[in-house]
Amino acid sequence: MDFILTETEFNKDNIAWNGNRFLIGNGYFGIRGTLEEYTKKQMCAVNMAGIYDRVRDSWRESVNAPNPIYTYVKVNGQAYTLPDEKPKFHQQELDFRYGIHCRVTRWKTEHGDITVICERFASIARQHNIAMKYTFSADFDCEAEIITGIDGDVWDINGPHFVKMQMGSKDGIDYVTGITGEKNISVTAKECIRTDFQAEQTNQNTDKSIFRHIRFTAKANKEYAFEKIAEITTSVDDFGTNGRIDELSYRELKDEHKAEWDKIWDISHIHIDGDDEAEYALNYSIYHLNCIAPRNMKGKSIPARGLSGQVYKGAVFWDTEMFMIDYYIHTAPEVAKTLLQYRIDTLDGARTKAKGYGLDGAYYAWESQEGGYEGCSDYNVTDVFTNRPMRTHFRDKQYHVSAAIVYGLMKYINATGDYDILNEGAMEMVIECAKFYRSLLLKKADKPYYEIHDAVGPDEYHERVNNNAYTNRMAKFVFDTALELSDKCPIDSNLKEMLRDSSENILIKEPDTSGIIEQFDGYFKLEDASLNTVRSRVINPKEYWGGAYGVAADTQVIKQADVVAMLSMFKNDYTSDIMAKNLKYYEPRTEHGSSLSACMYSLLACYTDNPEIAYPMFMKSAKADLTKGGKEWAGSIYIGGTHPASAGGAWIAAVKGFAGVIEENGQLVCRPNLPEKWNGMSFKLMYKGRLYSVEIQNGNGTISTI
Ligand code: IFM
Repeated sequence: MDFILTETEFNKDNIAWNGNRFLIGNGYFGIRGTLEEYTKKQMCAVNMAGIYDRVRDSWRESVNAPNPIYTYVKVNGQAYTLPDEKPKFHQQELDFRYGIHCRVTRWKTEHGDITVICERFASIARQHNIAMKYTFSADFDCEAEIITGIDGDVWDINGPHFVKMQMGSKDGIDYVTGITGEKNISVTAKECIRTDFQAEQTNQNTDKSIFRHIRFTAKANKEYAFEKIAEITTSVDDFGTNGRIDELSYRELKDEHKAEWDKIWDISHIHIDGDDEAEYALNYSIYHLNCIAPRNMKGKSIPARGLSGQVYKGAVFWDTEMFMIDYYIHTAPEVAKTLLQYRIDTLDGARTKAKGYGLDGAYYAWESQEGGYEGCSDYNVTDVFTNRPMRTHFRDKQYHVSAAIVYGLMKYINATGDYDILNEGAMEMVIECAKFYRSLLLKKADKPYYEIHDAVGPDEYHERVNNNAYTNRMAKFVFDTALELSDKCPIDSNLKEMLRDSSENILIKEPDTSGIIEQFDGYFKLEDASLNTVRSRVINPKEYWGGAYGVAADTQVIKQADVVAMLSMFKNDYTSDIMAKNLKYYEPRTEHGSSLSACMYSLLACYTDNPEIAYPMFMKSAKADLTKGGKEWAGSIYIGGTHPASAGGAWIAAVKGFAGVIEENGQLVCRPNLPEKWNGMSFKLMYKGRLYSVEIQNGNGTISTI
């Protein structure tokens, strides 16, 4: 199957969406799928992993590097650029097997047609490098000028982040360095070019950028090509550069880049027999997970919008440990470990946050930046009606974030057998998280159990609720995990007793007489309005449904999987009947307003032998970045970008749900439950240091070592 994503005409309404779906990246940076002539107006970005900056009191966010691929052409003095000049033909393409972006654009001029072809990739073999090949031709003789360079006037949501910019040229290599205001971090883009034709070249500097002007007389129907090798570095890099850019060639870089992707796909590719659309979407999701994997990096994690820009402040959410880490655990465990290392390294930040709220232990940042800095604001949504910041409780009440990290750690340990991580800081992290949940427990005078009050569960539309079923169950999981691990890493006996008491006495919500688990105290008393009714009450398409007065807040309509997430995570605690009943109850009440939602419903539907119900939700997750019109606004705040949690969730639904590959008694078993139209599946995965091949045919699954 071809892994090619193509758009065959130019539509300026797709610029932002294309920036996401045509993204290329290598974990060190992501390059939005914008065209070479685009500037900040078209949300062009080379988004850096793990580098943040704050301008005055605006939101702290990740930093975009000076853009070294900036290029456009002039013919007989006139510039031909999109979106300004309507093209005669335009095609944008992403070969997502190899992370190669290509565009072909033809414009009609008064003398004839001109064509620009540009191919580029973010080297996954040398993560500091970008390579690009640009070809110009005209079907008439003309005076051509190619303007190419480093555009330092970058797109920022809460910038500008570079308070100082330096630029220059040395030995044919141009550079632009931006220095961030808050931490004085330098981000440098360099580039050099190699033309295959004679031309006159001059350089032009502006206050932020440096450009080359390449002028030549173009003969009709002759191709004029140049290759550009670029490099991005920062003053806080985890790894060095590999070779001088003027000694690297496009061909050589492309060959080694493709070889590296071949290695990735050799383990990662999932074949679905009988459903090309699903296979395409799932592998496209896997492509994105690889573009953002922090390979060769120390203690870095993945932002909720990947490396597609500064949305959500470039911050790391629970998304990573709950939805993304599974893919890495089973295909690149060293990447999974890096993600966990990030949480271990940011434990102090989590301790500081807990202390700030008068709590013990580690309360991880809801929107975590470097060092565990909490990027989330108390006013994280802007009210579209008043244009005022709206008090939200993501930051202070989404207690479940710390438990997600422990859950992610245990998925890693169970699948890799790497208990060494416990002595490398993970045990301390678990204990600190357990202490945090212990400090949240409350006991009423007349009740024998502990409660957690004033929380926000995964369903963010209902804030400050008591005994959110998911949060309480996750807290219990953390207590149990700390106790279980204490066999390997002994802990103080008083602490052990305290954890046992917490685990045994925390209120865990049971199904009611009809088998339904109430999402939180009082949820069943809320108005049972249908999703359509709630939707009909919306006045402004961008308004926020949660918060104090949101349209969903006093109804049973929820944003995303909450009880359903809990059931799919603790499926062994419940009968299939209970899981099915809850799925049926909550699904029509769920907006799926978060891209994290559908995959959890899909998984639970698989666990309850309902692959046909699971299928559309799996497809929704796998196609999150392929489908136009995803949620782009929370109040008046832009939240568009790629959706790696959805991509990871699609992988989980495919492998753990449809293929039914789960761990039982320390072994992998495969109990497939494929949708009708799937004849079979085949893929590989890593488990406890070994590579396995999974083959499913005629409803039977086999797992064999390779
Ligand atoms: O972490 C999620 C949250 O659960 C819902 N809003 C978006 C966040 C980032 O993806």
